[in-house]
Amino acid sequence: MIDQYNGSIYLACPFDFETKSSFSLYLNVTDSFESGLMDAYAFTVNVLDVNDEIPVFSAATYSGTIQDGQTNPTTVTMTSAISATDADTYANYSDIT
Ligand SMILES: [Ca+2]
Ligand SMILES: [Ca+2]
Repeated sequence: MIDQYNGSIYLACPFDFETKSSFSLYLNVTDSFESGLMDAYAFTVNVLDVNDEIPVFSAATYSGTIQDGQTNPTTVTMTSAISATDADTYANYSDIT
């Protein structure tokens, strides 16, 4: 909703970058003298991504092996690489450590 007096835009619901990263607004303006004079304008608003998505492991389980009798430090040999992804697209938001 747009306030007709000050132009403030009010949201009906929060925007979510991962659901929809941009949207279009169509504005019509008319003069206040009932002359029928008007103009229309369309513009695009881009939603900026924020770090709001949690990282998720790529597999449900991981397993590894270790030699019997090992002492610290030791190495666990994984049967597959452990990886995780993050739905945030901005590079700094999707770094997994
Ligand atoms: Ca994130
Ligand atoms: Ca995000």
